[in-house]
Amino acid sequence: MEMNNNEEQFKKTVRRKTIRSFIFFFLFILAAIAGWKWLIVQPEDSGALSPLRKAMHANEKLFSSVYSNSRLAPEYPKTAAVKKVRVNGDIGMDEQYDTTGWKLAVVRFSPVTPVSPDTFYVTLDELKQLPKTEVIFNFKCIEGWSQVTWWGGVRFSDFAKRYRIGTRNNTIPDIQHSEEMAGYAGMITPDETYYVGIDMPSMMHPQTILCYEMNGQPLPMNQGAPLRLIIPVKYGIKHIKRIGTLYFSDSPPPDYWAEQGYDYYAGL
Ligand SMILES: Nc1nc2c(c(=O)[nH]1)N[C@H]1C(S)=C(S)[C@@H](COP(=O)(O)O)O[C@H]1N2
Ligand SMILES: [Mo]
Repeated sequence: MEMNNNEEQFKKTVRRKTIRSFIFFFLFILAAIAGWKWLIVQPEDSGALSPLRKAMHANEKLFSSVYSNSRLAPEYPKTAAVKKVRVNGDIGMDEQYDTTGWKLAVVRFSPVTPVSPDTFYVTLDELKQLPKTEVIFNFKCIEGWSQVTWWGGVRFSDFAKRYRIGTRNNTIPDIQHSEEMAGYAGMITPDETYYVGIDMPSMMHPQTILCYEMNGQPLPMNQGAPLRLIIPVKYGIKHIKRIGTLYFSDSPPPDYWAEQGYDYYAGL
């Protein structure tokens, strides 16, 4: 009969399609398992599996090519800043630290080794004589939280121009003349347990500040007193608290979280 024939035909088609779907699904699972097995036996490259590291490098290239110092992180009104600022990360943050004798050690860039690098010291009072810049932005930690926070300090670019640092021949740094500039800045806590390396274009970004105030008050101890970095174009890991030494280099300086496998660039 007509009806029965059609029904048979329909059932056959459904059966065929179901079998085909199962085969595809099975092959997909096999491919996923094989891919995973391949990935986990790959060698490590500075803390991350090599293919993943390669992907991070590709991202880094892409982002540094579209990156520009004219691209600003969104700013907020002071009223939007939280009063209770989260404290995250206490490496190099000894609670007994005596800030009274603190000075920032600045090592001039000496691209030609073994020229002994020249170090000078800057006090907080000297830093405060430079124009104060405030930034209210959405602070983002790689762990997945963010907060609108309000910070005050000296633009790193103002500081670098005043002391003629970060350049080959102690010239006034100008990011337009990249051949004169060091590739990176490195910063270390006084006890040398936390350290970051940051590309100079990001350091010279107009929202990057050497920060000594939070919510209009002196920077609290656990937030990095007496001086920390605020760099809104990067994730929280790069905002080093309690800077002891600042130096420059053409190769990427050691970086605490990059050594644990996080993206060196950590750009937003
Ligand atoms: N010295 C030091 N700086 C540090 C850290 C740290 O452990 N030690 N943690 C980083 C991380 S992961 C984040 S998210 C921010 C947190 O800054 P906050 O404590 O002011 O919120 O500081 C960064 N700077
Ligand atoms: Mo973080």
